[in-house]
Amino acid sequence: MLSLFISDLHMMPERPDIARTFQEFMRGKALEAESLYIMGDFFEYWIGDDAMDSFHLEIAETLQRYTATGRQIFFMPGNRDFLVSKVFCHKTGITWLNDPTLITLDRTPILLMHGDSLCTLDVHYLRFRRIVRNPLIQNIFSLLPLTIRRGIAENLRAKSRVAGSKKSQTIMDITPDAVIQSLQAHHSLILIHGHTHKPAIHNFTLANRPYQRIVLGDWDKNGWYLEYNAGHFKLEHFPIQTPDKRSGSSTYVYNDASATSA
Ligand code: LP5
Ligand code: MN
Repeated sequence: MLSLFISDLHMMPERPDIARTFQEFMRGKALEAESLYIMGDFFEYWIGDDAMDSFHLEIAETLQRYTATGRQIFFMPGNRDFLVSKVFCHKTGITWLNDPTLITLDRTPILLMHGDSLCTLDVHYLRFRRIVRNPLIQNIFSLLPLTIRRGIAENLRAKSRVAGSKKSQTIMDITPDAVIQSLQAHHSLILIHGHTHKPAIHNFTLANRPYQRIVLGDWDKNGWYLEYNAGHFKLEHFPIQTPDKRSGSSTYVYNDASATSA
């Protein structure tokens, strides 16, 4: 039984190359799996289902087409797309996952998180997170006109970029204490998360027990997925397909070394 995990695609109309690569992924690699876990920040941001345009509808259709084959998609929200609705999930046939969620694959418990809540040194972010995850604030936000909501989201993105440029890498990373606490609270030896954009498989030992923290990669120059098969994990990446700008044609080529040095 093959399971795949992806996160941090940050899909937006301004990056059609990522959306296109995702579509190809869903028509190719993803069909080898029985389940696909989307672990947050699938969209650049989500301000309500009524903001969906043809770009989002095409992605929704891709999700729906996949789940219609009998395969499963699990969707955990990230700090960008926590407002994705239950209606969206229902229409696309995807299953919402709370953050954190403990799953079991081949009788092995595996803890899934987006990863933002593990950045416990980032106190400004955690304060911000408490505000925007408050259901009352979210209700008020949902009543605002679309243009205002979009303005707020763009403003928050700009503030986040400025704040991020002033924070150290340590502050924006997970803390080992938070990781250990979460793993122990859920009696799991394995944690899979995204958010930090630092793809890696970290092995460590604690009280003579072997732990694994697997960090998914963001989709930018490369796309990333984690494959689980019969007790083994493989973290893979591949180039994001970009339009061949040199020829001005709309033909897509793989942006690999040979393509760029030609
Ligand atoms: O996403 P990334 O990696 O760039 O940065 C995150 C943290 N930033 C965020 C903010 C998002 O990027 C903004 C987009 C969200 C749109 C969602 C819809 C709008 C919902 C509205 C309400 C219901 O998540 C960043 C972390 C970083 O990860 C690393 O972990 O550091 O955190 C910040 O930048 C937060 C700042 O430190 C503080 C921001 C202050 C904003 C003040 C406004 C508060 C009131 C908002 C009420 C609507
Ligand atoms: Mn994130």
